[in-house]
Amino acid sequence: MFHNFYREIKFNNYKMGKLLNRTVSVFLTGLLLIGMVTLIMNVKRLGIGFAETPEHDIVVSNVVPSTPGVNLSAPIPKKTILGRGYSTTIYVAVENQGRNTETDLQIDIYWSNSTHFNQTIYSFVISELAASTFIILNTAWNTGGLMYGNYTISGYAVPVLGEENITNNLFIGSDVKVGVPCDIYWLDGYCNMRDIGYITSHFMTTPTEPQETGWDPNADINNDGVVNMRDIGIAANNFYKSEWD
Ligand SMILES: [Ca+2]
Ligand SMILES: [Ca+2]
Repeated sequence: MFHNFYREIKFNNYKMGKLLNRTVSVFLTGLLLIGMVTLIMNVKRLGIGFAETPEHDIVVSNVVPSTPGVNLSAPIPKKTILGRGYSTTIYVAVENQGRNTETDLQIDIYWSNSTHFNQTIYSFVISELAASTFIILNTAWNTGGLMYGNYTISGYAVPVLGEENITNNLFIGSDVKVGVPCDIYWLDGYCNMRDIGYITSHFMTTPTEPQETGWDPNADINNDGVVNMRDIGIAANNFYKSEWD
């Protein structure tokens, strides 16, 4: 009798516990849901995260000086040193993050240095760019006639009619140094054996051979997409020349 009674209490307690647990968990889930709904409403009201796509928004998302033949679906290897008188291929990525197809977009590529600001290298006109798409354009920049020194390359999309966010229309790319063609390894302003040795160690490499990561755009002095005898020849012709000659 006592034994059964004890068992019954235990059973009831067990049932009560389960019920209580369920009630507590339903209550907590409810609180959580209410909390989430409130959070979403607040986020929506503030326009954070769930912000609606703007009607018009052009974005310049990258500007990279490199060489011809690079893989555009992977990070583009940067050319950081340019031999004066030779070129670099500048890639610029432009995105349409708005809801509308844009037409006749103007994209300007500039160089700047300590004395000159936003000198136009090239102006592209994109005839049409659909909503939520991007395009990668390229142009060559010849450094003939420039002073030795550091330059910054940037890309600017001229705002389209009705575009509100124009802070993302300008992309300031990394710096490049214009130097003696050959001075790419030991950046001391001179062309010496260390530089020529470095170029030689990249002999017959291209952006895709032997592997993308082994490509150094700086070693491709004449910017034709291969490091070969022509580059070594240019370096040899500049042997012992310096920026102060
Ligand atoms: Ca924009
Ligand atoms: Ca070359």
